[in-house]
Amino acid sequence: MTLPLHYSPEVAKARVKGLPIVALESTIITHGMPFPQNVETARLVDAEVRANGAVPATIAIMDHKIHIGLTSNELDQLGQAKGVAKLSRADLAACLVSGGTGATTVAATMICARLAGISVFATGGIGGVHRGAETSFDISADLRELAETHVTVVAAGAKAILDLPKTLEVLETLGVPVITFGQDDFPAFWSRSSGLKAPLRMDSASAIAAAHLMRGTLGLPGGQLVANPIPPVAEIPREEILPHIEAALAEASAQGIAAKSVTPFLLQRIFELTKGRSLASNIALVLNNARLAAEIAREITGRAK
Ligand code: PSU
Ligand code: MN
Repeated sequence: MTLPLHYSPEVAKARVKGLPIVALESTIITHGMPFPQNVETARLVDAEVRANGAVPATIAIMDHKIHIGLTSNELDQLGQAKGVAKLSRADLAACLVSGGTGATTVAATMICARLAGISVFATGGIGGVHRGAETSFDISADLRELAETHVTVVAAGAKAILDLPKTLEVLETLGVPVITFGQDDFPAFWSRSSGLKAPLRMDSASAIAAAHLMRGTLGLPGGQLVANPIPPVAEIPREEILPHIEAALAEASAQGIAAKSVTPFLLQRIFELTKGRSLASNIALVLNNARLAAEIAREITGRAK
């Protein structure tokens, strides 16, 4: 059976020419940001990838196909669609068979990027070990995917809605390289520092690209998590964001929010509680990650030749 892949015209052309490509997820569009900022941000991210010498490929499931790259119309439709499924590793095949529309999480985007031969993926934040996981067992499938699928993921660390020490522990157990870019501290999404030291640090896109290729040479499965701190001007200090996180977590627990709904619920509540301020930071950090991912993709393409 042939793979159910569908390339946008821009990505198809990039593949023929051997240009560097950066994968982008779609759950951030459908479940991570409100309309119309979600679509506006997606366009800015695409432009940032192009401005830095690579081709953007947003991944989503539509009409029985894995779409690698969305046209402007498809992006508009996805950004406004209601009831789009949030797809992780477990949901991907069922959605393709049913023909429904699905947005890919970090885990599902990694799987699809790999199938399309794309090595680098930029997003905002990854899923991780939720607070209270010792009773809920809520650990994102993103972590296992990083252990399994050979794609380098550029994120601004993980949000403090998660248990960050446990998230780093699980990544270590799974053998995932966690690389901070340009500093020692693991960043916490809206804040440049989590107060936790990351296991690895690199200061250039070329070092990250070389490590990605070496992992492949060694035959080690799995990717790399590159944690890129938010630009200083866009940062929200920890003490400012933490009370809102606590409030959102308390509401989630009072309302019995569980499983897939937890992350979207918390993101939406924090957006409301910060009166949209979290969104401005979110946009700045995604753009910053798109830029670094484009550089890494260029380095990988250059070295692989
Ligand atoms: N964290 C964010 N923003 C996001 C997500 C996580 O800061 O948009 C999304 C990503 O798509 C991520 C998913 O892969 O949520 C994780 O969901 P879960 O915790 O249910 O695995
Ligand atoms: Mn979960």
